[in-house]
Amino acid sequence: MAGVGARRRQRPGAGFRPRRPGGAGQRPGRVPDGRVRHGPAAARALRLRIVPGGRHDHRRVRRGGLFGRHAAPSDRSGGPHGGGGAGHGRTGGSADPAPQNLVLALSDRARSSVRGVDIAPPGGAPVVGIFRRRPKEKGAPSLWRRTLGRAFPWKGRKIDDEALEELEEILIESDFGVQASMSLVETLQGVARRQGLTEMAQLKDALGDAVRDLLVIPEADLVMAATKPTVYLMVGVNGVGKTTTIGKMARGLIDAGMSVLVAAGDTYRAGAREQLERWAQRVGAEFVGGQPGADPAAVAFDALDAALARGTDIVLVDTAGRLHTHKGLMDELVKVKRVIAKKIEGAPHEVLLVLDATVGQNGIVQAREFKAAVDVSGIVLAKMDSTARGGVVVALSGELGLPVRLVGTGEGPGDLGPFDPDEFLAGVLDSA
Ligand SMILES: Nc1nc2c(ncn2[C@@H]2O[C@H](COP(=O)(O)OP(=O)(O)O)[C@@H](O)[C@H]2O)c(=O)[nH]1
Ligand SMILES: [Mg+2]
Repeated sequence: MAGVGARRRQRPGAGFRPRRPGGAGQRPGRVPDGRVRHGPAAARALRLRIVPGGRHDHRRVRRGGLFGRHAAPSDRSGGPHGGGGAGHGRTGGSADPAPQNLVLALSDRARSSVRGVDIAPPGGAPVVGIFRRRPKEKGAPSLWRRTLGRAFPWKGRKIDDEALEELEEILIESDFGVQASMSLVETLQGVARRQGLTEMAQLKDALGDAVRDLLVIPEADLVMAATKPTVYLMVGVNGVGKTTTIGKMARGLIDAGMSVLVAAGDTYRAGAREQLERWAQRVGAEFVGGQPGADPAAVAFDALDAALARGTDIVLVDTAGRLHTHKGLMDELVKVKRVIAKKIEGAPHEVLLVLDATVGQNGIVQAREFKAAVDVSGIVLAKMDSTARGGVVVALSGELGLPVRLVGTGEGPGDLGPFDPDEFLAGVLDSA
């Protein structure tokens, strides 16, 4: 395939910065200083472990058993931060299934706050960044295989232009992006040449390594402030899953014993406020909303006021979906962020861009624009249950240096988990 050979000879753009995942040199189990010293029972119950150096190595986490089953708190209404505003009390009796697995991780910043400041939520156990992981069903086909309906036949394939082209095609179809796909295949060609390999199957590990090099592994699932409240600002275009993600996040945090206030900063879309309010009632979060057409920055301001007065642990600020191309609305988002920063030093502690995983490469365009406007700190990739196109994770990491922090896998309150690079790679290698 001369055409492909020619394409492959073009070097991918310089925008690609291979990144090494964190945790290199750290060994499983070697966390001498890693346990939070708030009592062994609490640490065991929450399976909380702090990684030295602030890097959160997901592989170790998995081996270390942090994804184990976790009983739902029996009384969600208890705790000093419960209560809240009139009509916005917790609804501990929610019928939704409680998360079974919790992941807890701390960044450097959060770690120092654990040491220096008591961030224990109601009940006394230290908690940061909590979202369940759903164990992969045994024998379930990978996302790629399900959606693309094919997998790369590694076995018995000789390394030649045709095989490499097919691999490149699958990567592109999986939304790795043309640049990354070409770069990966080129890397494999180099490995094959240097090591004198002839079978495609011999390149599987090399592909895994090359993809891992492109991934940005976040230091932690989420950053938590040393003093309350911690504020997360959710941004993204219309319909990607911002409000739903907020509901899920609130559920995970509340189940870990934190108090959560959600702010209905989407004052544009009819029903947006009610949608968030329903989620708040469903998961037991406090709620602050404004009148239709109200200034979203004012809603955020009021929400922070309420959170400060009530001693709320976490504030999740919803925003109206906006086309990344619409300057006026982007300016408004910048204003919301500025007002939050003015009200609470260091806030928002995360600006999370929610992307719809099904839109593939268009997500990159959105991420670029939102990053430029409000300095996005991480991505939530929603609707991963509906697509095989998770390759956009690689493109986001490689082109924009943005880590995928959380992955949405459904419409229910428990359908949110951290991005697991190992699982992702397993999917790539299974099908690619
Ligand atoms: N399948 C699936 N649907 C989702 C997920 N997240 C959100 N949705 C759905 O996507 C639609 C838009 O979500 P919404 O939160 O209102 O998006 P927003 O406009 O960004 O706030 C709703 O029907 C949600 O139920 C997800 O992870 N998986
Ligand atoms: Mg919304």
